[in-house]
Amino acid sequence: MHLYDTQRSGNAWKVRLLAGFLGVALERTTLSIDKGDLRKPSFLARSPLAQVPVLELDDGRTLSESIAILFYLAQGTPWLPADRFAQARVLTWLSFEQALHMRPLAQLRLHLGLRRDKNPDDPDMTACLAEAHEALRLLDQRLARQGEWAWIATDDAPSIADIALYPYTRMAPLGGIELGPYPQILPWLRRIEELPGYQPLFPGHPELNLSTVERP
Ligand SMILES: N[C@@H](CCC(=O)N[C@@H](CS)C(=O)NCC(=O)O)C(=O)O
Repeated sequence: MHLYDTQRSGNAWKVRLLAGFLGVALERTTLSIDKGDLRKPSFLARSPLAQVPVLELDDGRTLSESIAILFYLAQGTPWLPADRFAQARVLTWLSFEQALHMRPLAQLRLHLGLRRDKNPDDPDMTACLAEAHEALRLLDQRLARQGEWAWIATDDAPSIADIALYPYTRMAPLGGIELGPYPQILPWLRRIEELPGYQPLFPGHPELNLSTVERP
């Protein structure tokens, strides 16, 4: 299988995390948004929305949308519980991630941390900040139900909901958000990072998870 991504894409990071935990080898083509790679016809044929991640199967079929790719790869593994109710719970949190969590955190990181093309006082950014804090508050509250060993959607093992919510929570400080006031979140991030097969954003360099520069 082949993953199309960009170096710093949090959405593609989700896919690399799951592949690492599953021990599944993915070939990787890393594109550059700045160089216009996502607008080239060869990529648009794979992803009409001009977005990564895209997973290409060995038979040439493609899947876009990070949570659809997680769902596909996790079938039949402990990362997606077999129980019907537990599975629906996982979907609840995947939906939360897409609807309420990823966008404000990604926008803050993009404009205040990576491109630095907006001011924190910009009305866009203050709105994202409020939405991001609300999403983190809900996440923290959810984790608090089980204390020290809590996972997001399931009771006794992590699921793809934890993976989906990890990258943009982990990178929140790049958008000016301190995670300290959310007591459940930092230990939960650490629990994910301690799982065998964990992949940092830049392979082999966990210290660069909060880096703002692309590596050559
Ligand atoms: N809902 C999509 C969002 C994908 C997305 O926003 N991808 C970003 C990178 S993280 C992208 O490709 N952006 C293209 C651009 O900014 O031109 C998912 O979860 O996969």
